[in-house]
Amino acid sequence: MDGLSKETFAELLPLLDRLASFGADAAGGVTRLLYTPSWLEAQTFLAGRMRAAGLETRFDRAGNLYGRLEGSLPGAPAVLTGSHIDTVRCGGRYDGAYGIAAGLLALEGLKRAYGTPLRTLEVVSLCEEEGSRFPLAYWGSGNIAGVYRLEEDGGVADPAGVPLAKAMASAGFGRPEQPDCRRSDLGAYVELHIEQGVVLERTGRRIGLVETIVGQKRLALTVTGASGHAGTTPMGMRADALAGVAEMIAALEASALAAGEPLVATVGRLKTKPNTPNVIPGEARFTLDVRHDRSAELNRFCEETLARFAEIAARRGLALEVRSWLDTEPAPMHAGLTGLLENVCRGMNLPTRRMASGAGHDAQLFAPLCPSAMLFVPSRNGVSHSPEEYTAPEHLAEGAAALGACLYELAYR
Ligand code: HGY
Ligand code: MN
Ligand code: MN
Ligand code: MN
Repeated sequence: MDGLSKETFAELLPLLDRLASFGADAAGGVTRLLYTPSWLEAQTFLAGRMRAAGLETRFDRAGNLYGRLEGSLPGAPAVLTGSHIDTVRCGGRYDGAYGIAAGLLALEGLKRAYGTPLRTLEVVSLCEEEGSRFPLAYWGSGNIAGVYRLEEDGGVADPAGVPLAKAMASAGFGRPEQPDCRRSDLGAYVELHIEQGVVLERTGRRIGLVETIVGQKRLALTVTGASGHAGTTPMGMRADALAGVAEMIAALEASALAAGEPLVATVGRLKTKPNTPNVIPGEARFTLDVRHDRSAELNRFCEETLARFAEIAARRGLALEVRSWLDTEPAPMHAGLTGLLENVCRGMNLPTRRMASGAGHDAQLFAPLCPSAMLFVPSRNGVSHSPEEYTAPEHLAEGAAALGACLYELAYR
């Protein structure tokens, strides 16, 4: 392969700009949540752009969007690339969208330069990965991999009380006559993504080759005490839910620091009731996100943390309720496919680094389904899930070219 022409990815930045316009928020970030109007606009725009690239497009029942370049070998397993179109609240413009945009342009460039592939090539815009709107994550890849059953698992509701099934229907999906989500015809999944960390930038490497994606546990916890008058209730007679949660969070941080890397633990969301300055909080709800690249350590840390939280609650006369809403295993990426990526990058004189991913990715849902691999490009200062998320244009173009070269090897050779 003499490489895709430079023009192949000339449209990458404008495409990312256009995608970032769907859900652009007042803080200069992007908020594009599953089944919202901005999500539907983005998917509809991408379907049109995929058709313009000469790809055959289809949505499945969950709203995953595919662009397909049919291969000439009958029945050969398909090669899939892509990422997720949803974002966190007030997120950046590259997380997810970059892998979709680069994959779309790579398929367009490969079709133009080499015509019909031997094996079918597809790019997918996965409907949801972040868990930003509903208390579940990986709704797109999870329905493809069979981790979710669309008809049964749509009962969760967003913070406004809108059930997922209702939001799905109002966006035009979830209908029995639409194509099923499950795929069993995949031969490979390759995801291009920003690193969202500082390793590549600090080590001066251009491409990250992901060896393992960390396992994650995400929990929703409710601590219940007693509301009361802030002025007339003596300190020793309170069941202050927020004070209890504050002690829990301080204990969590201390034990996570003591556990050492790669363990990370985060309380990202906290809501109190009645959330009023002169009332003792009677209820506090918070989320817990814990990650590690080894299951045993992840499980042990979570068990010890919940036991500590229960002890704090009991001592303070508080009730503690725990609900798990995400539990993914650490996922090793496919060694052969990662080796192919490494060779392709070497052939392009792109310095690489093998690494773990502290961020979760759809590739970990595809890993049990078919050989899966990921490549990263650097994130400036490691910032992501923020309007400050940024990757230099030359790094974006290099990652896209490496993806294109890898897809050529997988589908045309
Ligand atoms: O949170 C994550 O790891 C990913 O960005 N969804
Ligand atoms: Mn993300
Ligand atoms: Mn992502
Ligand atoms: Mn991800």
